[in-house]
Amino acid sequence: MGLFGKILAKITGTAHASAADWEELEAALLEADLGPDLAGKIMIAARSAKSESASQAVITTLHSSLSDKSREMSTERPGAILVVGVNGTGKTTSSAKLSKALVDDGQSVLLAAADTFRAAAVEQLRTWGERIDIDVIHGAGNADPASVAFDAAQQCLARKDDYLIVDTAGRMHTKSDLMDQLGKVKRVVEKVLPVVEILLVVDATTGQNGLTQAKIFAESVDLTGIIVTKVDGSAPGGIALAIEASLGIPIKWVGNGEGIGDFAPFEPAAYISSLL
Ligand SMILES: Nc1nc2c(ncn2[C@@H]2O[C@H](COP(=O)(O)OP(=O)(O)O)[C@@H](O)[C@H]2O)c(=O)[nH]1
Ligand SMILES: [Mg+2]
Repeated sequence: MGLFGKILAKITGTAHASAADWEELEAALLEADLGPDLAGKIMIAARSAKSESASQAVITTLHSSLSDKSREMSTERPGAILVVGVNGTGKTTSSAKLSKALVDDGQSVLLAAADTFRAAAVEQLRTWGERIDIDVIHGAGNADPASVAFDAAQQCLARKDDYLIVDTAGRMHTKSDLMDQLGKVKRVVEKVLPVVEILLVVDATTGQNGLTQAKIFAESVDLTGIIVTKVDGSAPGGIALAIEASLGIPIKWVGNGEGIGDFAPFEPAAYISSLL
């Protein structure tokens, strides 16, 4: 039982909880990266829990803060899936993992290496593509990301693949450059294929900064889901729940390692219980 388990056990039966216990609970909620808003909401629910135990109120509030939106991937095909997020969060790795998951589910997938600002990023996706036997469309060095994405969308259509997964760039000189570029990638792809998902990759180890990132992306593009990565490390992973509670964007996938199979659909109950 972690720190959380101990404090939850103590406050089961609120009559026995002391001021110090409540403080300990609040500290544990913040340490789990749930953020001040969600932690505050949980504290209110736990303190006012009567018949129900305080620890049950914590779990219930976490569940009820989650989005009602579907966590399933869009079944509209052919369709394009844009994978977006800040550099280093795990976009390229998650693009590869997601393609493998869809292929294993019987879909055909084409990958587009649209982070053309870094040669290493294109190479990284091509290497994954070779390993998992999925074709990767890329441009010449320094190609325009939108032109690579457009070319890939046309090929996806011509080959009658189910999904095109576009690995995008995460860093530009300015935030508005990055958002303009993403908007352009989306517009050109839409000339060929509907963009059925825009998935934001959030690194669980970045803590509350993840919420700031999510807000910035959500202002510019219509995010349809979150991929939370690196929950295999020391990160508690509460940041993903904080983002979902704050922005209403459903977590769809969880990355829990560097391997291709370290990836699974988000299961709220299991995630919450491992967090606690
Ligand atoms: N432990 C762990 N590492 C991950 C996970 N996802 C990605 N990584 C690692 O994080 C680093 C950055 O990933 P990458 O896909 O290149 O990020 P990008 O810059 O957003 O494309 C790489 O070393 C990946 O192997 C994960 O779920 N768990
Ligand atoms: Mg990358």
